[in-house]
Amino acid sequence: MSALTTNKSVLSWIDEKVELVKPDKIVWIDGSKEQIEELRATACSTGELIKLNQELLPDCYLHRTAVNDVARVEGRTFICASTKEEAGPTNNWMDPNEAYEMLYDIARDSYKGRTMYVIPYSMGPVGSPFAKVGIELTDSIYVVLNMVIMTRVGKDVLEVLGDSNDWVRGLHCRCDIDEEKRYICQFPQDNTIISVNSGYGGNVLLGKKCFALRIASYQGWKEGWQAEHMLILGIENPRGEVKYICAAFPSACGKTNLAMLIPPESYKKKGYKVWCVGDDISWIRKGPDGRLYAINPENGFFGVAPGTNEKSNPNALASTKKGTIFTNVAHNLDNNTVWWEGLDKNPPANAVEWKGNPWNGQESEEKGAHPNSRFTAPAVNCPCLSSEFENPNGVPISAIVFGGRRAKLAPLVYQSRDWNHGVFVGSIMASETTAAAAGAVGVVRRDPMAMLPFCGYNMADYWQHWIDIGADLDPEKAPKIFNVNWFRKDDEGNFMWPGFGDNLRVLEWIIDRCEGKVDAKSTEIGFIPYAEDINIEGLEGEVSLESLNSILEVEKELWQEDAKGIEEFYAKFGDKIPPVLAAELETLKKNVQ
Ligand code: GTP
Ligand code: SPV
Ligand code: MN
Repeated sequence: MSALTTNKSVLSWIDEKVELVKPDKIVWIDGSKEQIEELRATACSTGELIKLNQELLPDCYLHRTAVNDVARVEGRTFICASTKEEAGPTNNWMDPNEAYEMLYDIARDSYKGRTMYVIPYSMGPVGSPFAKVGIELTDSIYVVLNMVIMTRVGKDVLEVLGDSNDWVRGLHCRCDIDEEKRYICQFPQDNTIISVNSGYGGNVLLGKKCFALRIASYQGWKEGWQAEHMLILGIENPRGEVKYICAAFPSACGKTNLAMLIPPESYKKKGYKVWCVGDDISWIRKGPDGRLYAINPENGFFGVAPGTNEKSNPNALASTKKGTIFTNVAHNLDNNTVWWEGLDKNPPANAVEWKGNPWNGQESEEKGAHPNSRFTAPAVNCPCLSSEFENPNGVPISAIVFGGRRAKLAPLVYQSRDWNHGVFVGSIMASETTAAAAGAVGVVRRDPMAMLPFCGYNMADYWQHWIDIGADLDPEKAPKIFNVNWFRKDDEGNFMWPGFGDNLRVLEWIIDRCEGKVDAKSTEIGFIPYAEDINIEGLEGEVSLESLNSILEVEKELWQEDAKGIEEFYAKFGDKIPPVLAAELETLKKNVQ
């Protein structure tokens, strides 16, 4: 098949990689329906995909990864900047020359007997001033079909690229899915990503975390913009005005849920609506009017399946009803559909679990779906997709919200005193780990701006970049910065806030604060709502003014303890800590004394 471009930098890079991995055949992905159908058929013939019930789930497929390959591997993810200091204390670092040599040894000849797929893709609407081009080489049809959903793929991307050398190189080699030789390496200074020995989403869909966060965060630092692990949603009030919020929560901490939330009954009646622009990644830059604008660089949702149901997230569920790839969920053999924990109370008896073994969901103690099983669904399927989704200039941001999973300490919501204090609030985020990454679950760790696994350079430089972005904004136009916690628990371990759709009650307060419509209590840690200002109409029996007050409380002893943790965390960065943040920490310590 002939190349789809004459771009010399593209062709010579591909030639080099062909020489290295030695494919039997090269296929350029043009994004056409016919080609996608052909690839689906090939993948079904080899068992890589299972075609699901086409009446109930048209164009939907099931895939199982290797049992040892079900989540991102943070311990095997490297930032290969020229010096260790550039990667910083929170990233794994490898010398780029050593990394290339090691990776090339692993990749050498690994496509023998296989096909090389060349995927030209755009992160962001094709041709948008925010958008950036990538090319991923892969030997996995699963990767091709996921990239076709998650990004904009095809010839028009190469047309926009023209002769430019400004594109991100991505090489993915499945090899033998050997855990011991699995590496996810980013070379920010070379616009290059190499991923070997994995077939799991976050490790191999190179447009997503590797490019749109790790490489793009570095590009944003150099070019004056930001790549963030943030959802984008629009809240439409009864007068038809829409305000946009970006929110950063760590992996599997509720971005997809918040981005697509269904307003509580009383809000619906009044005419409130919520529109989803993105559920995972935001690219943010200043617009001509001096405000910050955000786009979602992706074109689909790679969402957590378990817990997604008609009640928790009907919009996400609806998004999975056509053109979706399910990964590591249970296969219901009676009707050739899929099931996962938390879909409904009726697990299939005649099924296959995520590892591929027969499974009786009515009797088995084992899980049917892996806790990090996912759906890859086209954004266009989403019933509440924003009309601004394709807007090449993005949407203006009124508020930035940070949040994590914390059983104690962090109140339901608080507002920072100003931009720099807001950067501090983001920098001290901590959250319980989840199944989205390999390793222990439920351990509290610092995860600044939800970017711990995704920042492509020294986190201290990243914080300074945040401070510089704010300094360049007119404070009147800068988004206000907040922190939320939907996960506070009582002494019996029950969640104290109903969450999900009811989170709109907190977002309403946030928007009111942005518009100067509501007062707040100035506390040691920032502005906290007066309980009466959070609308709890319709939550009788679930939330009272009293319980609300208790999740809005600032518990000084816990904060004193936390300040010590922050100090230890900051110490890792030595004298690279921005003075602004060091001063904010001193203020916090003094305030909670
Ligand atoms: P990534 O795709 O991994 O970046 O994650 P995400 O932030 O999009 O995660 P997602 O929205 O899929 O979060 C899923 C998990 O969060 C599930 O365990 C949900 O039950 C839980 N969750 C989401 N929203 C809420 C909430 O408001 N309250 C509570 N208690 N749990 C929530
Ligand atoms: C996350 O872990 O934050 C995800 C899923 O969004 S993955 O693409 O696997 O990183
Ligand atoms: Mn994510």
